[in-house]
Amino acid sequence: MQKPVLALLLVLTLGAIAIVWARPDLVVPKIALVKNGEIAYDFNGDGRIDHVEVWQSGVLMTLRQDTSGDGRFDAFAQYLDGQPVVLEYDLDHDGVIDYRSQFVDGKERIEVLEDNAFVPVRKKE
Ligand SMILES: [Ca+2]
Ligand SMILES: [Ca+2]
Repeated sequence: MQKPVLALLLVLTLGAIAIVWARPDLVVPKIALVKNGEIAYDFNGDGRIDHVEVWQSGVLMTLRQDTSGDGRFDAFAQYLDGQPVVLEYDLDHDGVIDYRSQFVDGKERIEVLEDNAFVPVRKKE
């Protein structure tokens, strides 16, 4: 007497498994969370922001970090198509950028600040 009910349940269960197996996107909607705008982090937990990402429609545009933990940003990156194109650092943490790395045609060009001017650094090849 209960056999038709069990059979129906079995069919429904197998049907549900088939749907989940064939089209998981129908059962679990994709999370439409696209990063946008500025996202700030306090990674070292000292109450001061030390990592800021700027996103546009899910694409990382720029990044800045306080690597020394003095509350001042000392590392900056600009991205194009998800790849870093310009990296700038304030290595001595005086608030002035003194190291710049640019990627031009896949080649890295490094400049350092000397006497208030950026001077190219030639890499030994
Ligand atoms: Ca911090
Ligand atoms: Ca500096």
